[in-house]
Amino acid sequence: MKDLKNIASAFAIEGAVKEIKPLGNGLINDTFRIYTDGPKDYVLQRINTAIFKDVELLQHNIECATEHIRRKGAMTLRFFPCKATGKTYWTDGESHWRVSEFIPDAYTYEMVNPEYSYCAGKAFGEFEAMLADIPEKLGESIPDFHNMELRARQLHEAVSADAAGRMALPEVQDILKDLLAYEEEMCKAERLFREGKLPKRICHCDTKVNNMLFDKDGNILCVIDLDTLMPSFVFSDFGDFLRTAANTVAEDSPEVEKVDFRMDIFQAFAKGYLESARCFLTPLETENLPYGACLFPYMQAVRFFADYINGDTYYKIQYPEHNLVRTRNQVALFHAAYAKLSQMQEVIAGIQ
Ligand code: GN1
Ligand code: MG
Repeated sequence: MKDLKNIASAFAIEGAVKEIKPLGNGLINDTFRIYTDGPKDYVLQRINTAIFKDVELLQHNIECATEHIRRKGAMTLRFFPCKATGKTYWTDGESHWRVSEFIPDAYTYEMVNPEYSYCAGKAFGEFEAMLADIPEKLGESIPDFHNMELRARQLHEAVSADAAGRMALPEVQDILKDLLAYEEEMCKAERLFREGKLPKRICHCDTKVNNMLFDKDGNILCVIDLDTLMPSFVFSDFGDFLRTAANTVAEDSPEVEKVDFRMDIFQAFAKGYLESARCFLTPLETENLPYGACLFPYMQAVRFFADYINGDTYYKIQYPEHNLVRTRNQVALFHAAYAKLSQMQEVIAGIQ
């Protein structure tokens, strides 16, 4: 591992660095906490540039959004400039690094109860509402990140290339068949967008439950992991939270038979979200929120599955079958949610 203390010293931070330790469970970047002898600690991250290819655009998005949110008086992440360049990232010639403030007395969860989900719903609605009038133009830090048509195409390409020789497995064939049966239906948002019926708004696009900080009473302090903040459909934020929070088990649990989609979490989250987002949502967006709740387990299944077929080149894995286990889990969650589609529609209609 690189000399992390040396890297931290490239940034304009207060206090002497005492120690640097790994932080969190992200699947993409490497994250560390910088302990200092000063009043503040910091978060150091190595940006995964195989995935975020345009760091300048990435940090531009994040700086504009955090400044905009701060101007509105809400809490958000703060990034520190590199001493030499004044930019909020630094490269040692090999990796790109950035430093943000560590927010103390904050808690992250992998699972939440309905009460916390209600708060999260309100917070994400407010987050989108706050960014609705951002004056700067934000780009796509990962082009077409939540474009289901592209994700489906990537799966087809992975299947044709069969780079890791995994298509010979009967189970892989079965999963593929199952996923393909829903492909057209799940690409609905892209079609509605082309027909001019569905808008794109600035969304967070990675609203999984461990990407938000709660205080000790369950209120949301702030939303973190802003890398994928970009124009998208509101289903991105609605669906990805439920994908992680409404699942009865973790997204990589091998106990597929225990996977279910929790309607109590759906109801609480939808209530909170509609309270703060109703003012800007169109009727078509609202009506399709249950579709969004199905789309995200589906899209995540397609993404984990394509990565498994490609030989695990995207997501960090802890053991060889990790992406296949994740896929089985997300396929089960998709089916559980899909079976509750009409129930979800009733809940949404009841909230209005
Ligand atoms: C990644 O970085 P992390 O772990 O918060 C991924 C999300 C996936 C998620 C699955 C940039 O999020 O899109 O939903 O893993 N982020 C990127 O757990 O691909
Ligand atoms: Mg994260």
